[in-house]
Amino acid sequence: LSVKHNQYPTKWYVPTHHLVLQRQSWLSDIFDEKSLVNSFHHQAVKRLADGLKLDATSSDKVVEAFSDDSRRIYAVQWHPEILLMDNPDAQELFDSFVAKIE
Ligand SMILES: [Mn+2]
Repeated sequence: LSVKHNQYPTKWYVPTHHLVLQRQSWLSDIFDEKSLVNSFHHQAVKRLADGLKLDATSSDKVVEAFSDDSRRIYAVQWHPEILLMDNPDAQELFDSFVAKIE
């Protein structure tokens, strides 16, 4: 089943697709199978570079999050900065990110 990754005309602050967590990661304490994120990207990661680990996809297998603890790289494909007003997950994500990199 395909997922709409460009959610236009839905407002950007409305989460529209689920995350599928792929391993125990910095996202595991924040998100679960019920979690929704917003999505407006027309490109995505095809193949992760060496050392990067897959943390989450959407249900259609598009890469939505990856990380490398050894280099302190933490990346997500959605836009938590736009979800902050309504979605406590988004603030938790930023708090976790800051804790990881400081
Ligand atoms: Mn997406």
